[in-house]
Amino acid sequence: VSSKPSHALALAPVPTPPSTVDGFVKQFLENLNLERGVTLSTASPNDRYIALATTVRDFLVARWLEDIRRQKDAQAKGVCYLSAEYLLGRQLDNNLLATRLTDIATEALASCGIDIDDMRALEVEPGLGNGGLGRLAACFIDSLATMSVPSIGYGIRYEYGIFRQTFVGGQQVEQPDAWLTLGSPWEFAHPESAQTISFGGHTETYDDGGVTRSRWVPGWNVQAVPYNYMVPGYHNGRVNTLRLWRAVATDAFDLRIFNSGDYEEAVRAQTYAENISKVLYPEDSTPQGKELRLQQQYFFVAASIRDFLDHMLTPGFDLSKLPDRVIFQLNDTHPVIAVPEFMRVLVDEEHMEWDAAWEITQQCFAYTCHTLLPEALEVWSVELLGRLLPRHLEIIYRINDAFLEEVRERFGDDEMRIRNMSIIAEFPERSVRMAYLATVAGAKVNGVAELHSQLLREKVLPDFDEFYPGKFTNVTNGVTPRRFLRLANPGLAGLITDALGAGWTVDLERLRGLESFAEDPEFRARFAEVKAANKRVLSDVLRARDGFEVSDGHMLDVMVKRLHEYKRQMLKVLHIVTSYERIVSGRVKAEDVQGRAFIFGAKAAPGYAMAKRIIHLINAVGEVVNNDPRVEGRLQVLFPPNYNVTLAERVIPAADLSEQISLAGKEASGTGNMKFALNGALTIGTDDGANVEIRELVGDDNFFLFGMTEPEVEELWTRGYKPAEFYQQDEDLRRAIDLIASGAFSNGDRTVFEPIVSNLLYDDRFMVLADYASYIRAQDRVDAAYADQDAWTKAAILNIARCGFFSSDRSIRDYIDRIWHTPPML
Ligand code: B1H
Repeated sequence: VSSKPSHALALAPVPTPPSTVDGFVKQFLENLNLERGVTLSTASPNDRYIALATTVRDFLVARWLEDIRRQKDAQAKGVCYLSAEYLLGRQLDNNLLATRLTDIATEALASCGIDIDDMRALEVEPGLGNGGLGRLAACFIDSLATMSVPSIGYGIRYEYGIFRQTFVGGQQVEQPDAWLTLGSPWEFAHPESAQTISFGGHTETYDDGGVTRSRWVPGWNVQAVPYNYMVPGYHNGRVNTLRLWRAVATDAFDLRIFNSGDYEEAVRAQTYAENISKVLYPEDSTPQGKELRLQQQYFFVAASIRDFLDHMLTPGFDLSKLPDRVIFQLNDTHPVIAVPEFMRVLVDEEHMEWDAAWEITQQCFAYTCHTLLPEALEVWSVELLGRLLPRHLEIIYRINDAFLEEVRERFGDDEMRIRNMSIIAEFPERSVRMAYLATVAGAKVNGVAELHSQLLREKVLPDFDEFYPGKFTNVTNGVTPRRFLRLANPGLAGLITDALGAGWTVDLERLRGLESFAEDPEFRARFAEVKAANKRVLSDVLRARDGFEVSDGHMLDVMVKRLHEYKRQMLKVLHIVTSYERIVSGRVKAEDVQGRAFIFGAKAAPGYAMAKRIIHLINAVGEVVNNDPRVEGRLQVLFPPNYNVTLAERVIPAADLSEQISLAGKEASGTGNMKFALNGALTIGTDDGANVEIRELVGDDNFFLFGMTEPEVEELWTRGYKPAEFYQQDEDLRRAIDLIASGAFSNGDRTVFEPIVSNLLYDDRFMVLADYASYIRAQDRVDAAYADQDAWTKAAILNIARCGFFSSDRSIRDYIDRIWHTPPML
């Protein structure tokens, strides 16, 4: 079949609208007419926003089409990033920045009587992720585009992203995030390119010219419809693709039922199929073993693999050459079902020999682990997997048999070791350990910070580390300097550019040049002014959004992240209650207390009762502390609901103090910690995750370290941890806990927070009480340091200067060098 276009126009390059104010105005007005069917005077705010977004999009399309063609023609090795989450944040500003259109668009809209800030405010962020893992994926696709790496991101187009959090009586109430209701101008839907994805049924053997083969006879299927998003590189004219899949019922699916005359059942069946991409699971760091979740996972990876094979390869491509063309990066275990799916395609559909297919598979996948919590390692029951994906279960068994055979060859019949390494666990029920499957299949396995990668090898997968020398590696996480410095902190970005030139945006190590400016009083004064201005901006945002009043001159002490016991928001609460109790017990005079605004942002998984109770407690403590006249306004607790990327972009640039206080050995990396340091906040933190690397880089003098180290944590566990002993021995701690237990924050009702109190005293899995004293001492050091504003400013500048390492561009470079080996496009 000839693929020659029949029309000359198809060959002509897509025009890029002229990058002038007039050109922009013209295109904008045309989009109002042609896309929205309105005129400037009849347009609603949403019409204007959509027309504006479409205009920016128009500038990207030509480059995008060009890059798609180039990537295909180059036949170069590319990255398929497989992730169940992309926490993108708002798109408009990022895309304006990438295309250098910010000033032009601002002026163009002004000439139409529109304030572009009003347009920015209208965008609903796509919250297609939970927290750090999803935001990391978003930073990575930004860096991949900026560094011209041939790549594509694959994921799920959830109709409802992470829930919208509200507080009722201080307690979290979840609301659906209907982010698509007003339309999504950044996506291109392609229903005509839908793929069929199958589930259920059974397997059967058949005779294939004398060879007995197995094949899958599925029971039902759904359509996977691709939605394409453009991912522009920064100032490099490149545009990559993010392809998110939406589940749609197949005709065949409901026709059968329609024909049986049961209309209602047919509609029900349709709903069932479309449920697959309906909602993001709101669990962070602890997976839910739900059937629908496995459906989501298989749905998106099966569609993505098919898509890659169909579109990225030329017809007749020699599949044994696949490792030269692609690496599938598995973002945690969520996409790991891709491994048996890839095998199924090669063996069952392409009729490749098992061994040859396995050889290829082992070179085409790499696995990133994001956790250390044993309960977070994803496991699927054999019963469920066999019911939903019977052929995949067979394949997993065969992979496991061959693998365990190899283990036996190496280590003999060490049954203990075999049981420990088996991809199939037998207890408490027979199940598939997805992390093990990924480790066996992956060419490389990486952790997300030095300490995490080390613990991963030593504690979580030691047998595998021994068995596969060289397979384990580290890639420390990073964050995109475009969104989290350039866009979120224009004042600081301007200051840096004045000092160092503009190159830092794509070469963040250049921030080192700021070290000498830390000594310059004039520069420090300008930096302090930027920080103060950012605080005013945040203050305005919180007033408008939540009716909060942030006091002038207060230190902004910020803890924003998902609510999880291991992250220890409770430790922060105990510090606040202690500061409060010292004042009301008369032990400290309010006037002697450094004013602080404690800012929290945290969503709890809806089913995580303890986390929700802690949210309630934070709000309850805030209610009392903020309204007690004895405090004289020195302490303020502010907990804006619905912390998301958009709010992060306001909070982080304003922060003075960054709280990174997880129990050592529990936070794989953290990425908020990097964003704060790069925006000139000082960190109070434990020796955990990427904090370790931040402290090594910024130096002990510019970081408030406290708490046990990971080996000390281990040691205390082994010795036998009794939290009540810490309670008995520390007067401040006793007073703080007693105050909570007394009902002081619950109108005298002692039952409300009793579960928190007894958990702390008699369980305290994350050793809050053991680290309390050390934390309070560190906070006293913080107060002392903050009293010398000039020294504090100097330390803040040094934090920025020394954290260039934490650019996601550097992470991507490490992935390329250590794992992917993909040359950049020219
Ligand atoms: C991280 C998750 C996670 N680790 C399961 N694990 C999920 C696990 O929906 N689920 O079932 C969702 C998310 N997320 C985070 O990844 C780590 O806790 C952070 O320390 C790390 O910085 C981040 C990015 O690597």
